Amino acid sequence: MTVTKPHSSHWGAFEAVVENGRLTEARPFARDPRPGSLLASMPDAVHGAARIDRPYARAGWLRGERRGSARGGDSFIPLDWDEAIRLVAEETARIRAEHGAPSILGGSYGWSSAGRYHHARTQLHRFLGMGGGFTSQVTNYSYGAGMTLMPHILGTNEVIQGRVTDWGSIARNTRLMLCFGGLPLKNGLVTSGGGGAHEYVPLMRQAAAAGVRFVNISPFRGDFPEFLGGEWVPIRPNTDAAMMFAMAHVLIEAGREDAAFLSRCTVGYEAFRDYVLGKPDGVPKTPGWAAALTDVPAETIRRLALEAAAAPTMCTATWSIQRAEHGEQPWWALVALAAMLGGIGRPGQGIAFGYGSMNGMGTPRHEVPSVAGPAVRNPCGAYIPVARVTELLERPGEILQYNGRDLLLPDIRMIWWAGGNPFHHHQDLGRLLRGWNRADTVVVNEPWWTAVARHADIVLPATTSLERNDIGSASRDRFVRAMHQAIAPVGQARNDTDIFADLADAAGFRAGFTEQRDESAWLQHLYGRWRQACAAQDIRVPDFETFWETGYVEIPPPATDYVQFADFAADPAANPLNTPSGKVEIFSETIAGFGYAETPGHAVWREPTEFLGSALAQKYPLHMLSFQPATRLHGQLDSGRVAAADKIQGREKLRMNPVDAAARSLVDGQMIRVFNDRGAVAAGLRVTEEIRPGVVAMATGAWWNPERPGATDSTCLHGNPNVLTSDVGTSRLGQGSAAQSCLVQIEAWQGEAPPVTVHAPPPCASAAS
Ligand SMILES: Nc1nc2c(c(=O)[nH]1)N[C@H]1C(S)=C(S)[C@@H](COP(=O)(O)OP(=O)(O)OC[C@H]3O[C@@H](n4cnc5c(=O)[nH]c(N)nc54)[C@H](O)[C@@H]3O)O[C@H]1N2
Ligand SMILES: Nc1nc2c(c(=O)[nH]1)N[C@H]1C(S)=C(S)[C@@H](COP(=O)(O)OP(=O)(O)OC[C@H]3O[C@@H](n4cnc5c(=O)[nH]c(N)nc54)[C@H](O)[C@@H]3O)O[C@H]1N2
Ligand SMILES: [Mo]
Repeated sequence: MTVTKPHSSHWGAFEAVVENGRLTEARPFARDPRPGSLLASMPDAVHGAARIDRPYARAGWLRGERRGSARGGDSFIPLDWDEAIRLVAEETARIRAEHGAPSILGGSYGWSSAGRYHHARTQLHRFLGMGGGFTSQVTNYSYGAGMTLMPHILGTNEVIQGRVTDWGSIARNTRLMLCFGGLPLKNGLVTSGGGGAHEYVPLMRQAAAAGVRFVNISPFRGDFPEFLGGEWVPIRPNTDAAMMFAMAHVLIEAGREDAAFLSRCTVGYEAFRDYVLGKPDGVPKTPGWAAALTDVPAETIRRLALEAAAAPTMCTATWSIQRAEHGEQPWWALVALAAMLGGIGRPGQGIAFGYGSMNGMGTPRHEVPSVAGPAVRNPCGAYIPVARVTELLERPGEILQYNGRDLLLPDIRMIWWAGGNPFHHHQDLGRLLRGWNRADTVVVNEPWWTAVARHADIVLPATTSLERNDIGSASRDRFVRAMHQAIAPVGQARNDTDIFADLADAAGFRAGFTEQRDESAWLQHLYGRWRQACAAQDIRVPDFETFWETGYVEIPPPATDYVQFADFAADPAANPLNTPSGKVEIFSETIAGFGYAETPGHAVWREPTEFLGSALAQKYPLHMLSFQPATRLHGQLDSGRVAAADKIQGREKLRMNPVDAAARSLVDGQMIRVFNDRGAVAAGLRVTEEIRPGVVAMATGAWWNPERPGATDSTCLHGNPNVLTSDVGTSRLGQGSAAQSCLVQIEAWQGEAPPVTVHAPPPCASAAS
């Protein structure tokens, strides 16, 4: 028997086609103009061998091993659910009593799944928060440095998260669009919370048809839509700020800054100008100076600066360029450059980050909230900026400087992850595992045997969204989507919220945790709250029953273009920014006051430890970029057919320029070894002119497959780039992930390569059926 149910995912809304209790197809939502390709992997993932069939505990942990045990190589012993709940409840109570709430790391960073009620991370935070608190993680891997910086200088993170100036405004007004990092189409496959419509391709096409000229400033040509035409400026990685300063230099020399905008709407331009001219350090940031760092010809820099001054220009950068050591600087420099051009707040001009970083950026929509999950406040004040997780584990009792604050790092005894995968997302995985092993106990809720589950002491199998009812909703999307349960739980999997409800019961607060609502009552409650929030903005949406029956609600887009900062630019006194001065802070007294040498009061050029201009490039001469995968969402769906079809000999592919391949006698399609002082990974070689010489690129998301499970220095047979990336903060200001500052060397793989085994359960645990 075949049934179809409305559903949604971060990679798009769909109809779940179910035959005899199994998902056979995820059929795109009819209203999606350009559905994503990732839906094809869903049946493979949901029913695949990598599902966790039942709860497990690590054998050594059951024998009493705690702090300092080696994780990842031990066997797993099956448990029944009652036993699993009892063990976790007792251990949580013990650790809380003996070591206090901050000793539980419950930050649990990660994307979980699209439904807002069953969102695993929200549910874990609710459970740990009600139980007394935990150490949390603030900011994100996506734009952690940028989101710490922007409130200081623009007074908002909307310039990263949206709403940003619409594509329609760009089509109608922009003549030149400078795209640092490109406009990766693959990133538009995804919307956090689930997208009903992928409109970015038609919107970009409309801008191209209207005659907007695009410039792709990136080491990689492949992350720029061919249909936009345009110019490719193959810059060296991590040198964008240098190019921006040189463009500023050209504008100053030519007298092309918008002096009226600078004086009316900004503060601190003089200090920035002096720096660009080289007054404080004797180094004028000329196009010639920048050419040596960026490998972009001085003439190109000069021409682009003058073209930008002569035409309505939109400046944009991907989120990726701030995911580098000193990643705050190119973003701040771009704000300064956009301010010099004077277009901030004018239709189709100014600045925004991430037009190519996620679906929905620049898509017209009303400013309504998305349906929110059942969050509670963490009563314990301890937190870290998310990407400092290894430092947290390594340096208990010490201070971490962040954004003007001194954070005391707690002694972490328990690590709990639900809905995220640090062995996907974090840098320098060998070092992470050494820190990880310091914990007494690691609990992981996961549907799949991902690397984080394999490195747990207690594994709690979670349902996927298809096994429960939920509501998909994203702030960047105009559809809210009903997610009907389509199949029964696979194996013994349970919903995260039901797992936590049982744990809350053991701790004596079940009623507080559930508020005595079942799933259906929760969905009606959360929808009802959202409906009220819409009504407060004069937007009428149907009642819950109608919504659930129809499968979706659409909030039609507004008729007029949205132009970010328009009110401010029109009258900065009446509509100040939320900065100390009320204006764009080209110089920030606040940031200067933090006293961090690497981040003075205005944007500066700072060399990353690892880039093509650093001493280490003698030993490791290739800059490795690790960007978002086109064939999956991070590690999610890696076990599906779309990701599998893109691998080379079953390994993640690495792109390399023909010049670099020839220099190493390497050929397309062969297996290679990518290495540096932090480790080595196997990969499949793709030789292509799309990437500039000296730079190689690999997508993230191939599941970590150490050759010797449990070792912290083992080669990854599958091609997880985070074995190689360096784990430093962007700076003390932002403390973001600096994954894009990474040097490597590459050679042919010698001998027979052991197979990738990570999509099957670990040897000692049986597979789900
Ligand atoms: N080198 C390098 N590293 C990077 C990046 C990079 O550019 N380069 N990018 C970074 C960025 S921007 C991000 S956002 C991170 C992403 O990092 P993550 O968000 O941690 O990656 P995901 O693979 O999406 O992890 C989500 C996990 O939740 C699980 N899950 C899904 N649904 C459920 C559920 O209902 N319940 C439970 N309990 N679990 C569920 C999935 O199986 C998956 O393992 O990676 C970062 N890491
Ligand atoms: N299909 C798919 N889409 C996704 C995701 C996914 O996993 N899969 N993840 C989503 C998430 S969580 C996020 S945060 C966004 C991330 O969005 P981004 O961070 O913007 O995307 P990336 O793919 O990491 O990088 C984009 C481009 O930046 C270039 N780049 C890297 N370093 C530099 C540099 O120093 N200078 C310049 N000029 N260019 C550089 C890379 O070559 C790459 O082509 O993507 C989202 N979209
Ligand atoms: Mo992200």
